[in-house]
Amino acid sequence: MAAIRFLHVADLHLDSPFKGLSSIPKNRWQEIRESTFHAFNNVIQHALATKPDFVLIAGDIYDGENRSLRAQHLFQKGMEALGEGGIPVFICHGNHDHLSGSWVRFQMPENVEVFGRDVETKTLNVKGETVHISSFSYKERHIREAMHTYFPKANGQDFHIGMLHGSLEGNKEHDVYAPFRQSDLIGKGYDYWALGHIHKRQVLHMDPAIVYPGNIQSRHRNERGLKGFYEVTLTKNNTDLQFIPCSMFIYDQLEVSCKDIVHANELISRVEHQLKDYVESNGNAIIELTLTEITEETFEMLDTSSREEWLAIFQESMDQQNPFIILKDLVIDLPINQLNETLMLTDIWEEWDFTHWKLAVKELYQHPKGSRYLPSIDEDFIEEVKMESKQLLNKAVTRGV
Ligand SMILES: [Mn+2]
Repeated sequence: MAAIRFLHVADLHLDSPFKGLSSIPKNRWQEIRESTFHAFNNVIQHALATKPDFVLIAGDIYDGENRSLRAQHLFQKGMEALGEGGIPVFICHGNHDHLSGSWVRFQMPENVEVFGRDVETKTLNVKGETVHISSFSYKERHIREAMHTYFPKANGQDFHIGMLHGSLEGNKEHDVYAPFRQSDLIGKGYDYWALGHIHKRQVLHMDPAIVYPGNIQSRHRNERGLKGFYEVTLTKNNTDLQFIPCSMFIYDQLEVSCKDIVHANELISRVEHQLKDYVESNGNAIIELTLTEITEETFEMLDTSSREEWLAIFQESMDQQNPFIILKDLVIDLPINQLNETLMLTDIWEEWDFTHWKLAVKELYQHPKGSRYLPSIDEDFIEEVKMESKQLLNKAVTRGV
């Protein structure tokens, strides 16, 4: 039996607005703003170069339900390029680009099959093998129904692939859409489950493989590390997954030890060296910098200027670099002897879920006038609050406030 080879891509979020990045230097902003398109183009180029049998895109192609005109146009161009390369594409839409949004309609080229609002199965022939792909598109933003129940069972021969934009039942970190349990999917007897929705790459199960490839471009600090898609080679008794990174830049954290640092110039050159090493092995990055192993003396030195001033100095040395590094935040650990006190405080919220956070900011959010100006309480918001609280705590503890 021949092997089939395909790309499993999800969560392109084309034209994502990168809201949290307003402080990015102007000369880089355009590149950042374009990064989802850049990453998408990398997917297309990889497909054209490696000629897979087909490509699966498991939802959230567009970031907004009112798909931007430009995103649609560029996506269309990408699909046409794959068409010219003779590569079929199978698409479903997710909660972000559900079918009830309003958008200008583009006619997809013939190589592209888009799943409709009900679960359906499309069949194609690959090197003499029959491949059945089952999926559906979100008819509206919130699909709470267990859609897997509508997926047909495998027929025991042929290849069967399920493409599902949704999340594990009981997932606490994300809105749960089209919920499933692993056993539900395994029970269908499919060869591969191409999932979308969760932006963190993860292989939930092998044999059969149940896979989230993650999104193709990180968009904020909660989407750290390499982003990309999977190239999958499937036979009836083996699944080979190869991760292909494709993002324009990554988010990451970098720790620089202040051990033995006495003067500012030593610190600046140590940070500079580490940033350069980082960028050489990882490419473009937005970095959250943490200074660790700080003595009382170093802390005092750091405290004479604001975090912003230090960041600006560290950033200066990287300004003309390509690949680039953008320093987004600076966290200064407490002097070693005081670390324990805040650890106890910050430990508490590591246990918190969304409900705890909502309760903690309840009064603010119930304010009749003020509430409309507040951001929604999501992972981004929580990370922001944690970071700022940590810095305030550090200051308070050091100064004995
Ligand atoms: Mn998504």
